[in-house]
Amino acid sequence: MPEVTLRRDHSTDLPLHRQVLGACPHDCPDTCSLLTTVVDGKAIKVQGNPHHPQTDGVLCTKVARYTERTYHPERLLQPLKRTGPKGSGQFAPVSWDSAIADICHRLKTIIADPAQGPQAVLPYSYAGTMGWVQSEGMAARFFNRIGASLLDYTICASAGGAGLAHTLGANVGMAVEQFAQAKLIVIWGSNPITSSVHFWRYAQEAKRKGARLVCIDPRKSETAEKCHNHIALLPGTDAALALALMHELIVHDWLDQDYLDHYTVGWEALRARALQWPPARAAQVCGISVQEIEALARDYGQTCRDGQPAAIRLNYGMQRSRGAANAVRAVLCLPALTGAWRHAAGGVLLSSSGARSFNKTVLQHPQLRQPGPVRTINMSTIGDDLLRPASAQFGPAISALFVYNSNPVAVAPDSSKVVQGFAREDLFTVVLEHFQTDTADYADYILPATTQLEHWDIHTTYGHTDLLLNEPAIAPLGQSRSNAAIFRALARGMGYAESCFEEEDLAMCQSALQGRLDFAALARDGFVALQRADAPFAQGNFPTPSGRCELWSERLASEGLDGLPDYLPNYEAAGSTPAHPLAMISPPARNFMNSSFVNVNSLRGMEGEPLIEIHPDDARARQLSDGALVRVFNDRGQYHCIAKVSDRARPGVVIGLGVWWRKLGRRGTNVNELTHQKLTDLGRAPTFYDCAVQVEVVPDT
Ligand SMILES: Nc1nc2c(c(=O)[nH]1)N[C@H]1C(S)=C(S)[C@@H](COP(=O)(O)OP(=O)(O)OC[C@H]3O[C@@H](n4cnc5c(=O)[nH]c(N)nc54)[C@H](O)[C@@H]3O)O[C@H]1N2
Ligand SMILES: Nc1nc2c(c(=O)[nH]1)N[C@H]1C(S)=C(S)[C@@H](COP(=O)(O)OP(=O)(O)OC[C@H]3O[C@@H](n4cnc5c(=O)[nH]c(N)nc54)[C@H](O)[C@@H]3O)O[C@H]1N2
Ligand code: SF4
Ligand SMILES: [Mo]
Repeated sequence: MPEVTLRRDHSTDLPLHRQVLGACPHDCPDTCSLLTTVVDGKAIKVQGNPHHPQTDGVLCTKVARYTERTYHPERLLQPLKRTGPKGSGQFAPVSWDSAIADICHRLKTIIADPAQGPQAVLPYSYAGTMGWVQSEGMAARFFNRIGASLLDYTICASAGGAGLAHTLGANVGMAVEQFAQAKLIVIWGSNPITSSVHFWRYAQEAKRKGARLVCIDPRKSETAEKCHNHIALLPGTDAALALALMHELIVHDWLDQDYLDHYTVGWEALRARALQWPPARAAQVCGISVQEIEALARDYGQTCRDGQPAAIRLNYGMQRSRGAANAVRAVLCLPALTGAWRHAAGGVLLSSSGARSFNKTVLQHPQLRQPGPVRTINMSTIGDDLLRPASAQFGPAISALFVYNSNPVAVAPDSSKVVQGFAREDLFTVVLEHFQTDTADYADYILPATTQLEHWDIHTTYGHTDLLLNEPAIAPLGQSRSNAAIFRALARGMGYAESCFEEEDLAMCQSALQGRLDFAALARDGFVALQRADAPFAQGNFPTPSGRCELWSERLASEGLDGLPDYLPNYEAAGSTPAHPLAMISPPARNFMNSSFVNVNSLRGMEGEPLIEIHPDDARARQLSDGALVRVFNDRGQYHCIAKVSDRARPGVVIGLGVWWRKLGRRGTNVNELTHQKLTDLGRAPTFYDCAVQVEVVPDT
């Protein structure tokens, strides 16, 4: 066993000169292995681990600047207590002891009050860090012990997850490295040059070997312009396109009937549905040409018919509209029609997180919860839910909120409601953070958290299947503590005596593995590659109830839902409301990670300032020139930013790259001032990209 086991959590006796292996904590499918150089106790450089095949020595621009973020002059280094009105951002430093004592006193009062009780307490967290220990590790124990409301983690991937569950059976798919061997790659609803650069490296390798690359995206993204073909469909119309592709595969007999017969369920029913979608119908819905559909069907159908691997990288772009899960289901059906799964380099990948046999729930101790009903609050409707009064149906109003690993005031939909909720004077809010974010401005207490360079963690991923260990490179800065350490202190303050509240971060990493992996090897290499089969679905074996690819889902049908995938129009389709004729999508900016890194000057400098991309035709119709200050608005709110007149946008669709901090934008709002809280067909997810707006020039004042 190497020396790691001898070190205590938060030790300050780390060697001063060394290189330390870690894991990127961000919500990115690549989950890179990090190599941090430490000199005199200070991290001077964060690089990609050259020995980790998935990382291959390369990081994205953001994380290559992780030291700039870690040593940022505005890093929170001591606990802060609110001194001004809610949201004013006025705080004064307090000691840890007094912060913990006061928070626990407030919590005990709420829990003991029959009108409030434990379920008036709500944790709110997401993927600021994906680590098992610092996300729902000690925090989950703490909230289970309280008996707090549960959070439904829907803000990103649950619609796609539902689509996967009802078609392939779980979050499974092709191995990402296999894309390098494909002959045709369809990148569908994803901009990997921005959001998954390591996948893009595999795609480029395939391209160099002669593969054809097609991108399906309303925006001419950085990725789209590097593909052979770009299909700029209207947002939320992917299911119509997929059904028309099936139509073409059927009429040209580019099917693998043997695969359909042996490894799928519901082919006859899906066939009948798809035959209702001739390309002309889909072309109209998608706002594209019949020829584009026919050409893609031919590329896909003939590649498979010729026995060559055709691979689809499906991602989250299509999952943020009303018909999200149906669209995902429709696309997931395609490789079963053509038998693309027979190849290791064929099939589809959305998320690989279900391929692993390790699960972070082992750290969460659900048995700490008293038996009985517990309510679940959907994180995507936090705006409405914070404003809901107590009722028999809802239960107690939310009166205490603990936010960690998330910045909901910036990232949750329908910000004006979210802000109104956070501004409630009777809401007691604690925010664990690195920085004074838009959300932290509304806290009663801000507790300074460590970054990935300062704490232990275990990471799995949804893009590949390796498991990584993050070893702290430096001691916690200032008085910051890891999330786990903060929840341990809170548990002590509450008087919780269970021994699980004593477990240190490193010990939690070890417990998580349950003795099933060699921890010493993991500590030495920084990662362990989990074994998986080549071409796992060449002969069915899907993790569905039937073991087959479920083109028709009995589970959905038994719930009274459509068992087949279908096209469901957007709530707010382009052109459907005359007052707000433009569809707005708000995908990630290249140099930010959701709302993280927006305050890192060098990265913000690269993004410039908040903007909306608009097609020259739509700009002309509004007498709007490049660089004009515009007001983007609908009935929910308005967002001021600069117009970038660009053919990255297609006519009828504007793009507000996200997610800026409200307070760093013009006039204090961001794109989520315009989005709404309506949910997807399945998966209870938000519909950020299903949003109608109008754009107008702001006259000079
Ligand atoms: N640099 C950077 N990387 C990130 C993030 C970030 O903020 N910045 N965020 C991370 C997170 S949390 C996530 S979930 C992933 C997301 O990563 P991906 O799911 O790969 O998606 P994006 O890169 O956001 O690209 C989505 C693309 O879908 C397009 N799109 C929008 N609506 C539709 C539609 O209806 N249909 C189709 N076909 N396309 C559509 C958008 O224009 C955009 O180009 O990225 C992660 N990586
Ligand atoms: N309009 C629009 N809105 C969107 C999206 C979109 O595409 N368009 N994307 C959505 C998606 S896909 C997602 S995943 C969500 C993401 O939303 P969030 O998960 O909220 O992600 P971030 O905005 O990165 O905020 C994470 C916060 O966690 C903090 N943090 C990081 N590590 C730690 C830690 O160890 N401890 C503590 N205490 N804090 C830490 C960071 O400082 C940061 O402020 O946003 C969603 N919102
Ligand atoms: S954000 Fe993604 S690409 Fe960048 S370092 Fe992290 S895992 Fe790698
Ligand atoms: Mo996400």
